[in-house]
Amino acid sequence: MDETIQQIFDGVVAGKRNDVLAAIHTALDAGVPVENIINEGMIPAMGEVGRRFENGDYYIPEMLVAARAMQAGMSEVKPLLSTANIKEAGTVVVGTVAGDLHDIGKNLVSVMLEGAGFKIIDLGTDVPAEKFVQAVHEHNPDIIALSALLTTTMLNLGRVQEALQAANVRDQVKLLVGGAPVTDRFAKEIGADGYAPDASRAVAVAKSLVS
Ligand code: B12
Repeated sequence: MDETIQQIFDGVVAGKRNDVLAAIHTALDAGVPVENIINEGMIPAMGEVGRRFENGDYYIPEMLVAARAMQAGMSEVKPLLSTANIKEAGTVVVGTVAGDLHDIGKNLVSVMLEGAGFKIIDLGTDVPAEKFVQAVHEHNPDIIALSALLTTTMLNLGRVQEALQAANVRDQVKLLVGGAPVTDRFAKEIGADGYAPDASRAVAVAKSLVS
């Protein structure tokens, strides 16, 4: 692994926000592509944090500081991913489902979609199904993109689909789902239109949904 990428990885795992920012600048100055910084440094670091949590080496506070360091890093690279002059590809309402506070994956997907020309309306985390229905009335989006990180909350992906159906707006919008426990098979079972395992593939799927 590139030395600066290793420093970014280590900084996120240790939750050292300033180290992460410094290493990102060093990497960018050295010409390391921003995609490598995210895909080889930052995302694997959160995986390592998850492993440490599972092993009992990390507790919630360590996960939280790591998440903050990750978010700080993401804010730093975000402007580099957004391409300003791109033709608008469509509108996407994004949110993490009810009961779930994880937002790093959702934010990453949002940044990548924004970079690909989609207009993003972010409803945040712990979003009840009715709010997504409301957002369809309000914003008339092309896609609703839902994130769930817990095996318990992934069931709420299906509840959003049911709420859209009950409100007679299901056929007005495409439903894209994702998050660590979600699979293609599960997405099909709950009647979603699309699934992607990561942010870059989310862009490809979103584009195919609106084409
Ligand atoms: C950081 C973290 C936290 C932070 C979240 C901070 C934040 N602002 O998000 C905090 C400390 C708050 C937290 C809390 C909890 N967490 Co937590 N957390 C994590 C951790 C370490 C990393 C998640 C992450 O950010 N990954 C990095 C991002 C980039 O990856 P991602 O989210 O998977 O997203 C990618 C893809 O999934 C996909 N994607 C994501 N969303 C979407 C949406 C669409 C539309 C598409 C197409 C794709 C897509 O693209 C993304 C980019 O590539 C994971 C471990 C892990 N390995 O996932 C545990 C983990 C998810 N947490 C877990 C648990 C148990 C909890 C708690 C219940 C702990 C507790 N006892 O309180 C609470 C629940 C709080 C709640 N109600 O939500 C478990 C879940 C177990 C399970 N199977 O349900 C995990 C797996 C840890 C573990 N191994 O046990 N957590």
